[in-house]
Order: sequence, then C-alpha cells, then structure tokens
Amino acid sequence: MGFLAGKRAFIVGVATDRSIAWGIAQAMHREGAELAFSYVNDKMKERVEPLAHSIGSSLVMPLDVTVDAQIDAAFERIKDQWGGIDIVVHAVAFAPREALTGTFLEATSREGFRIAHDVSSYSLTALAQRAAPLMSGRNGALLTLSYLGAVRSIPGYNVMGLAKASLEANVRFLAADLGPRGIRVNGISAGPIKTLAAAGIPGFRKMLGRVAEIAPMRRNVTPEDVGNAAAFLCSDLAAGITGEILYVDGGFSTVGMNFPVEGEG
Ligand code: 0WE
Repeated sequence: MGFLAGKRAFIVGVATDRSIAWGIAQAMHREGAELAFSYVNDKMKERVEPLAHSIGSSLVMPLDVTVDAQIDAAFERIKDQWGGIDIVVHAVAFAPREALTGTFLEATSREGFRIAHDVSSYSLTALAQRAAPLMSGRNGALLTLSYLGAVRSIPGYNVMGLAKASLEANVRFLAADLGPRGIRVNGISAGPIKTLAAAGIPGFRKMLGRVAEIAPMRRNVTPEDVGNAAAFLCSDLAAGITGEILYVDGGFSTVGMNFPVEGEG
C-alpha cells in the first residue's frame, strides 16, 4: 500500500505533461492518493482534463488564483465532493514577460511587481485560508514550489526572486498559524526544469547545461525527482517537518566556487 493511501490532494498548477505539478500528481497517484486538478483557462482545460482522466481523476475545475470568488468556488466543490481535503499543492507563478527581460533595475514596474507577488505568493495564503477549514482533524499538508532566486540574485529572474522570497516567508508564517491545527506547510526549491513556464526564457537551455556541470549530481533534476520529494513532504512520513524549504536541485545550491577550476574534475 502506498504511503499516501486514503489521502485526497488538490493540485493547482498543471499546464502540460512536463509540468512539475504533473510530476507531483503522478508520484502522489502512485502512492495511493486521490487527486483533484485545476486549470487556469479554457486552453489549459483541454490539456489538464485528459491528464487528470489518465490517472482516474474526474474532479477538474477552473481556478484563476487571482480571483477570490474562483478560489471560494473550487473549495466549495471539493467540500461537496470529498467533505474534506488532506493535501493542497500550489505550483503557480507568473510575472509579466517584460519583468523577466533585461535587468532587475530597469525591468521592474509597480504593476509587474504587484502581479508577480499576487499570483506567485499571495495566492498561497488565499488557498490556505480556504483549505484549512477542510483539513481539520486530518494531518493536512500544504506544499508550494520555490526557486533559488528567492535567496540569490539570478540574472533575469528579477522580480520573480522577490516574489519567491515572499513565498518562502509565506510558508513560515502559514506553518506557524496552522501547526496548532495539525496542518504542515512546506516548500520545495527545485533546480531549473524545462517546463512551459521556462519555455521562451532566453538562454534557458544554456543555463540547464551549466547547472548540470556544476551540481554535485552532475545532472538536472526532473519533475519525477520533485514529485517524489513532494509526495514525501505531504505524507505522514514527514509529520515532523513544517515551515521548511527543501532543496531538490541535485546539490547545486550547496557548492561554492561554482565555476570550473583547472585541474579539478
Ligand atoms: O519560476 C520560474 C519561472 C516562472 C515564470 C515564467 C514565466 C515565463 C512566461 C513566471 N512568469 C513568467 N512569465 C511569462 O510571461 N522558474 C524557476 C523558471 C526560471 O525562469 C527564469 C529562470 C528560471 C530558472 C528566468 C530567468 C532566469 C532563470
């Protein structure tokens, strides 16, 4: 029997079969969880519904995390269908393309800042507010996805870095508030992965190659790597872990002098 048997999980952020959220969904399904999914618009509905059906999930609903009424409606449906919920996965981030083009100093507008923080950080709080009442007495777990740009300046990541820093603080404050109710809140800081969100980011392929050269594991991480860690963190195996950011990056963030040195290797 899988270590998530009997658990019910809501996955927010699947866009394609290469999404990190889809890797998480597959790992959770493998470990016995029952899943619900959301899509952000009709174009994504066409992609998410077949993926959900392929693993026996029929609970698929619209959810734009910037609209409170849609979050209310999503959790109303979950309450109707399931009565409660054990796991919420938040795998959503967005900054306007212009904000990720050029330098932080020049690319960051008030509106770009607002949108990045609203979609990528506030949305976790908004989901937690609706999920918590449905998690009472069930060892609930919330999980979000972060990136190294939260704690280091990374060229081009720009205002998304600030939004991820906010998201990581969000994890700690939610963990403090929800711990007494038995609900854990954690994040995974994943290494770069070629997903739809990464498509079209100039130089992303090159970045993947350099990261793989430098990381101790000498490879890039996959949605499966992140999915397995996510399934663990949201399971009762991780009952003692909350407010944590777990790096799933092949060790990239742990090395210093992270450039080739003559005579090494
Ligand atoms: O968090 C991310 C990217 C999230 C993202 C991606 C886009 C592309 C399309 C947020 N907003 C948008 N807006 C769009 O219009 N990552 C961790 C992937 C990523 O993005 C980078 C990276 C890495 C890694 C951008 C610059 C440098 C590195």
